[in-house]
Amino acid sequence: MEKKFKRTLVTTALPYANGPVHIGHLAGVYVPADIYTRYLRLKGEEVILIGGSDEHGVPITLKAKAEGISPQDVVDRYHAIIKKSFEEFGISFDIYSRTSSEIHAKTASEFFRKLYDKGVFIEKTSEQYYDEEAKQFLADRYITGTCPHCKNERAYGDQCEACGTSLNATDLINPKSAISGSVPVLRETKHWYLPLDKYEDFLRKWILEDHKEWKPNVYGQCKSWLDMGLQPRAVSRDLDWGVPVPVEGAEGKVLYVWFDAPIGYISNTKELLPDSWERWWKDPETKLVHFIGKDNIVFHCIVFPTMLKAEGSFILPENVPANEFLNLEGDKISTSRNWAVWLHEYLVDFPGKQDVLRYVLTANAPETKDNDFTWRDFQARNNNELVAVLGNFVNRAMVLTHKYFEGKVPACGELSEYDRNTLAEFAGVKSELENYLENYRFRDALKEAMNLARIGNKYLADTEPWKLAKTDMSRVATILNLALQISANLAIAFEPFLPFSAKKLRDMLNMGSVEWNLLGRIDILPEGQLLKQPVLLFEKIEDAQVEAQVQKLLDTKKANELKNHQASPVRENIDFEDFLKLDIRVGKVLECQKVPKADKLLQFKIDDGLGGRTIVSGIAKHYNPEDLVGKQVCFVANLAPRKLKGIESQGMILSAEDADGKLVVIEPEQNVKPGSEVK
Ligand code: B3M
Ligand code: ZN
Repeated sequence: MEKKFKRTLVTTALPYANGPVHIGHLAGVYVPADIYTRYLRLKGEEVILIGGSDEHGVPITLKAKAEGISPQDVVDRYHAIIKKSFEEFGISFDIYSRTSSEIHAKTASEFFRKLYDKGVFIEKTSEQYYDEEAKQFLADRYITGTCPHCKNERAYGDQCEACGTSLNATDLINPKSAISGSVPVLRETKHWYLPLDKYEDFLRKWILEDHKEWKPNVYGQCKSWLDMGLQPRAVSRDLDWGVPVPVEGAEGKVLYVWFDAPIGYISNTKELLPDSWERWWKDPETKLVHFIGKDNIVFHCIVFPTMLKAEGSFILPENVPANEFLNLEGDKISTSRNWAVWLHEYLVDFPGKQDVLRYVLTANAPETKDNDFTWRDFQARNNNELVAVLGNFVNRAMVLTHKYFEGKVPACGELSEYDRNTLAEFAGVKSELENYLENYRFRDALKEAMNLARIGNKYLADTEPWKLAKTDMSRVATILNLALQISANLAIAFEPFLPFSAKKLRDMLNMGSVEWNLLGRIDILPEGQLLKQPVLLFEKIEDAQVEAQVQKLLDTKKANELKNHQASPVRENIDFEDFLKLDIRVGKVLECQKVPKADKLLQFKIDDGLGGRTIVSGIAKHYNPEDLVGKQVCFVANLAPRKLKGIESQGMILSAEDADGKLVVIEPEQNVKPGSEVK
């Protein structure tokens, strides 16, 4: 039996305030949550959307250190950027707050204290790395060393990113503190642990039996965690940034970021509704839904529910529709590699096109598997779907109504059989949409909404009212009436997905406010209602615009390759005798010119101190011939002559290859006599 709820509390993962947000965030969490919330609001249901920034945790302190500023400075900067991006993309939060707020510190602290007083935690002393120079315990991320598995010298205390193995800091060979560079020592420290193992039976029943309807990716991940067996998890850290552990003798310790962050959902609700927040968190008639990415599943399905259960007075999430990841042009999105489409940059490059991105990210949402965002697909979906179908249909209906009926909704006469068939096609749209939306299948829902636009577009193309205008105005009136009613349906159906365009459409149609329940009706617009002048809902995106974006990514890739370039491995040893066989000399370039019909080759005349010689060298892409004349270069003098493009080359000019493949000729540090040997 499906449970009935009175209201819905929607939360979105709190992004770390240590960088701006990108399309992966939007696609995985914020757009789906916003669609869901807007839909419920449109239905007139009681719903709130809660969000905020996650402002604690080690990465933020590392970033602050690297920049020589305080962690608060870091989160102030990014919280503002993130909040603005979400606003601009129409994510309709009822509140977007932050975990460095006072109300959060109080809420999280009280939550911990309640569990502490109930005796929920285990206290354990263990040995952890301590930096004697910096005088602090080192979180796993603060320790680097050699991976015991793959010997990567830059592994972290929690993971080796080269081979992917998760590590304990004590596994590292030659551990080093990332703060001072000194060798850390082991020291005893006390922490509080949430005994997840004791809640295993509860979790098994609650998830594996009572929530079989969760998405297969979510359910599957929970099942494999439970099958592996749960361990107690430390919920405190030795760190000076976070919510202090509210226990005597816990100086210098804070709540683990993953303990306080989900409590942020509660704090932010409190901040929004100081008097009625408990209705949203403690009444079993509230449906709690967490929108998150797949890397957060364990925390939202296992750890946080255990915390809520242990506290005792809170409801548990009804669903956690986590998404998989969105890749970008075939590669994993990565902040550190700058491989992302940043929302604040998108808005500069594509001003006013928020809905286009919302559309593409939903049409391509990583709901069941990882998905790829490409700029070509972005362009194609905009041009072939938004412009050619949705925009085109609405625009035609509007323009024709202005042309033939002075912009007033014409009267609907008798329906033809074709009209009735068309209407029959969209009769099911409302219930289909509801079914998809309520089951978190937003791609399918969007497809369904788009299908309505296709039906309308086809209707106008088939009935050709512009041809009937001379002979049968009452038929034209009926056709346009229906086309406008379909447009009004589109304004409702697209409101959750494309709020900016839906609003424009509503305004054009003079609809005022809309409600979901009108969907499917063909009497939404009263006869005679005056329409506004049509505006274009979407415009074509040109090749040059997407090419510029692709180029930007190629530049990023190149910059990354340069950064990561490692010298090639040294070749096999040779004997000294072999070395002596090489005759390398310095010569002066007397002449230099391009070799005709060979784009890589330059022909040199070299003063070798022995009457001169010709050398052909493959560096034409890297130098203008004129710039080399007069320079001293090094060349191999005893290389057997060989013919290149019909020219006999008597030797080889030496150059060094830079990380990006650029060739640079080797010059002696001071001028020497041509013919001097290099040894
Ligand atoms: N800040 C992790 C993340 O962005 C985290 C989510 C917290 S939700 C309570 O992946
Ligand atoms: Zn490794």
